[in-house]
Amino acid sequence: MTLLEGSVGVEDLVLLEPLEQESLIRNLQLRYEKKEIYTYIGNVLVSVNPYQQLPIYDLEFVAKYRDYTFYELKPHIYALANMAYQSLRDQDRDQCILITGESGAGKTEASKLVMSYVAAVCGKGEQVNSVKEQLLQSNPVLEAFGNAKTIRNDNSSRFVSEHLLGLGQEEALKLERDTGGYAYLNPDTSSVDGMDDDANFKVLQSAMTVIGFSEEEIRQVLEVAALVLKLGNVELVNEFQANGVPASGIRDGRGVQEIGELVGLNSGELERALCSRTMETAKEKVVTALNVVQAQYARDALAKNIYSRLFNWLVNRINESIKVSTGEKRKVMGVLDIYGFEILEDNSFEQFVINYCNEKLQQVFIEMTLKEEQEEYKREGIPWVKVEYFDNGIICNLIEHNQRGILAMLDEECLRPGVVSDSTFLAKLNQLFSKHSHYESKVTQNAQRQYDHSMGLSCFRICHYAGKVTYNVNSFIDKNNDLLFRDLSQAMWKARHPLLRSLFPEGDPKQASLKRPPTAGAQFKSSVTTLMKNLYSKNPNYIRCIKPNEQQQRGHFSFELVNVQAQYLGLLENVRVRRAGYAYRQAYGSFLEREGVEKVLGELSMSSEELAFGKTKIFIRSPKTLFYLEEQRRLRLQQLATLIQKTYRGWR
Ligand code: AD9
Ligand code: MG
Repeated sequence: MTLLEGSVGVEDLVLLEPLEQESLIRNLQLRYEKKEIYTYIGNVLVSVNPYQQLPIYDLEFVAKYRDYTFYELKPHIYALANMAYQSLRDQDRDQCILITGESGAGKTEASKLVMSYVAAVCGKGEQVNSVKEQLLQSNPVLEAFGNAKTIRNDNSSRFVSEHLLGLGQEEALKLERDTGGYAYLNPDTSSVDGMDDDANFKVLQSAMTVIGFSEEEIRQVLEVAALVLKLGNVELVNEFQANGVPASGIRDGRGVQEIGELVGLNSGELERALCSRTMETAKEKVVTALNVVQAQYARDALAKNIYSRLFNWLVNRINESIKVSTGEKRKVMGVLDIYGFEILEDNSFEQFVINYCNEKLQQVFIEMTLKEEQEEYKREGIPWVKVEYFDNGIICNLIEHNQRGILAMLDEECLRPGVVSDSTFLAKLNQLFSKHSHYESKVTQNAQRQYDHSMGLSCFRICHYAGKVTYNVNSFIDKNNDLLFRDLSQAMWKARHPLLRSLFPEGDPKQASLKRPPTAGAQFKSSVTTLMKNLYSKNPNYIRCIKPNEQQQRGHFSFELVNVQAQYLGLLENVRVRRAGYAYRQAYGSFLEREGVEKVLGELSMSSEELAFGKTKIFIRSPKTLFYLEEQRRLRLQQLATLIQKTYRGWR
């Protein structure tokens, strides 16, 4: 690895001198301006979105990186992909590649690059080829259903978690050509410059065919997607019952009629399910009418539910077909493209769960990085000195503790009989966590006579590892409840449409139990837990993506914006952790055997603390030493060159 390239900065931030937040960002900037978008922190890859096609991804590059080890060439995503792939192949270790960063930072592009690299270097043969093809084709399918144009990214993945897959204001399904007429599609974002919807639709169909979807399946998938759009156009109006109690109804029967025909539903039954709710107790059934606002809520909840279930079904279907063609026993390389830490102006339940997930990922990151170091030292027979770092377990606990965490409190409040509201929930938190070092609110602040006007009365604040975030509790209870009334799941189950029906198994009256479905928070927590288990069972590889500017523009690097992200990603801390041990390690074999190395270094009279001789590698503690050694090496080579020159002249 070249160390001092002057104008392009250091290739590995571990070697940065002095190490500060500012010099770290400046180094990234320097490199970015030279179109060097990749930088290492040890074996972690930092990638800054170039917003332009760089000529560094063709087959020539693939060929180069597959033949070299990690540090021998310039930092590149292929070097990381290659390291993961070789470790999978040669050491039989399942791998996961964790890609984090905020919206538009380049996570999905990075995951595609990793997949195409692996597809290019992995073995040949009919079976392998068909799996490769299926893998690569899964992207357009997932993107067609899971992506949307948002203000932050023209092609934003919205499927990190089910919760983000709402059909909210800024999202659009790229399904129908004429998008203007659909309430769920935002006219501002439903088309993307330079995007050909017809061509994309063909790509989607052919991709689905390659993966192994039958024609019938493809039709059904599209029908269910169309159902979601049509649901959005069902207009609900005020009605009153005979006793004057508000109720609701459907304005124009044609919409539900169409839906009925599309998926084989009785339109009267759909209307009933949308506009009323059946409460069952052990003894009786009570039907209550929903007012217009409640009915609209039910309609939107149904649409979101159908869409996210359809998406999950697609993911499972794709995984199944790949599994079938590879056979059960296989090595796994998972690529996780996940939403980064979010601090918006107004933070709600969605940000709360996203940030919780990131808090957990940080925990994995710290534990695994340290664990890996520890193991490497053990393997190499080097004494291990404990590394001090901030353990964010206390914040994870604050959120997820089974009995006393914020999520548990929220569930308790949602299930408690009597009048509950977002403010009773907040009051409970304030009472419970008033002394918690990572929790703040207006009430706790007032008690401590701190008057912070930036925090509203309906807010609480968590001091996350990445910074403080103020959450507004408004609608936490509703969002956590996210109930799909049984009337709706039962109506869906009655559809004469095999796919739609299969998405709502709980609608089967035989299955129906009085038990309440798990809350959104509980579901999220359980998927985070599953994800963590999965990660801990694999060897992790990290890609940290950074967005250089908000305008999606090439060549423009905003110090402020990157600074904030570097903090969220904990880059500086990452470098420190890495440096606390031995910053640099290199296998002996590449130029000298162990004895030779010891001898040379002995002559240079260096402090013994600076070096450790492992079984296969030499470890160097500080970058300064490394610079010094590199300089010495350069001088020696120069002397040698002069000597050779002199000798050569002498011959002449
Ligand atoms: V989101 O959280 O799904 O909204 P991502 O996935 O982080 O977001 P994405 O990968 O979609 O961002 O990148 C956004 C855009 O940046 C892409 O559409 C490309 O135009 C651009 N991009 C990102 N990475 C690269 C790259 N390595 N080379 C060229 C890139 N362009
Ligand atoms: Mg994405």
